[in-house]
Amino acid sequence: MISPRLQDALNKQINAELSSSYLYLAMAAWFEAEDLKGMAHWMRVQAKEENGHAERIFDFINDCNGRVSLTAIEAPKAEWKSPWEAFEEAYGHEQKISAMINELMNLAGAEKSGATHDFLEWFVREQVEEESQVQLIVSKLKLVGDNGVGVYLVDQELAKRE
Ligand code: OFO
Repeated sequence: MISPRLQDALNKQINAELSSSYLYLAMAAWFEAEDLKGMAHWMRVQAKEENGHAERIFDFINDCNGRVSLTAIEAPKAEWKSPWEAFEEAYGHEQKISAMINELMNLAGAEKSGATHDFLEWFVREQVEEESQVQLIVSKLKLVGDNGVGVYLVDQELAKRE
């Protein structure tokens, strides 16, 4: 059983996770168009992960006998000036998602829902990992700048993501 306020906030988080997935899929499409296949692959994997995050919340709401409600997802942008700009945006986006998860944690505490608090702990850990991974890619891209060989090497590295 979850309170209506928590249910509403969790449904908003489903939308945020699906919006993240859509954003990363848009980035994958742009990387494909730029022939940066490794980066496109990395973003496709990320988009799938975000979809999985939405489904985790979907399942949790149902497990609590709540009601899932899906809302519209805004169209993401389609162009970036450089791989660095795209990953920098992804990093900023993940920071916003982390802040949303923290807000949800606070709400779970305020609504005295130990189950939701416990459920969200996985997301807190996941966000630490995601922010750290994306930040490392941003640093590498910043380091290589406009150097084509450098961008090529980062692209090769990102192709290895499982
Ligand atoms: Fe990358 O954000 Fe989900 O949780």
